[in-house]
Amino acid sequence: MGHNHSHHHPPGGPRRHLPDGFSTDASHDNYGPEAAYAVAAEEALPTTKWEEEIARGLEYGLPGADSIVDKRIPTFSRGELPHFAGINTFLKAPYVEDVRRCGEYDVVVLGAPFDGGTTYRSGTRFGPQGIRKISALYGPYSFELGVDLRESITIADVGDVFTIPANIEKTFDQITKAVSHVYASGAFPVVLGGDHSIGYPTTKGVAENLGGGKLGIIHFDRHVDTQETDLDERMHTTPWFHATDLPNVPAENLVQIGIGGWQAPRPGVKVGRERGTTIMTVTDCVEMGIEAAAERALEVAWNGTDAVWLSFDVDCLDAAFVPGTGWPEPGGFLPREVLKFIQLIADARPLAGIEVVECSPPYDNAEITALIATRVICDTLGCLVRAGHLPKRAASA
Ligand SMILES: [Mn+2]
Repeated sequence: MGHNHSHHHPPGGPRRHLPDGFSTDASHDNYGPEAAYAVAAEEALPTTKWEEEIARGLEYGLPGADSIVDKRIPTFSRGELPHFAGINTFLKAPYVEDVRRCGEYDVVVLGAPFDGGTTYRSGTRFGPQGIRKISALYGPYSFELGVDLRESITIADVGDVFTIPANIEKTFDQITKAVSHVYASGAFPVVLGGDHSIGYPTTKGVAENLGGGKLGIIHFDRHVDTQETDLDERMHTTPWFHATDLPNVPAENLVQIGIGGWQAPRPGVKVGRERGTTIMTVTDCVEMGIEAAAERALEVAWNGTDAVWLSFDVDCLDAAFVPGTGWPEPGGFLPREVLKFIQLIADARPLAGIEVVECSPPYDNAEITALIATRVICDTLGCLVRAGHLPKRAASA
């Protein structure tokens, strides 16, 4: 597929206005523009899949006890409700044990529970569990995005990659094989990290399926992660050195957003300078504006490439918002800044997949780090759906 800058949507996303002929039952026009869009968009969303979920619940979970007034409530919790009940897959998506069935779903969630690449705090081996647990709080509908994931796409949670705790290299091979399998199936991979060392095997798993086409990377982080080794191994400070050593993952298409503070090691900065990665600090992004920053990030990542991977390290947010991470650093993004950034990226062009890394539940007060990790994934999926990039089958039809 030949990609061209001129095809992507202008900043602000493609759906800030309602389609022609779109009307709403709203009885006044005192809404702000975003709220007006949101309220009208909800009216147009179907409830087909929700009705199917209720019917399935009553069948599999038995109709509720006689005293239950709402006859849509089953005896056994099945599906979304109540949010505190049920089995913790991501967004309560069905657990699909047979990974050969990945291709039957639009989106496949897989965990990469590994913290053998951490150089300070560990605990990201519990990241997938933590993200899945708090994701139960979320429904499939976003008000501002005007999207209901349940009505638009199918999501499977295939569980976790069998990582090898004491062996980074074997773990990399396992993750590459897993991501390659999911990507090749046609499903959109969502990888729950894991520390950031997994960025190398995940992008390798995608890159080997592009038929020689090039892969760009949009990387949110406070840290450059571009040095060759750390503590004598390929730790979580090194993924982009090795990814950009792959023949079809050019360093010129690696854009690194939010870099700064006292933890970006000088060897990695040197590598980035020599290889020509693009770095944007938090101040750069805030002062040029998030829309301009997103536009530049898209231009860099998509320049001559065939696919783009989104790698999101939760520590790109200010340490106040992400206590549960390996290397917290003050001065990072505010949640609303980074969510806006993500929305603009996912609205503009399709993505090859996303990973959210460095969520460490043992340090995560009140699950707020896992909460932002969940939110980044949901906003990415919501914007991909809103813009018509997901499901892929519809987008390519
Ligand atoms: Mn980081």
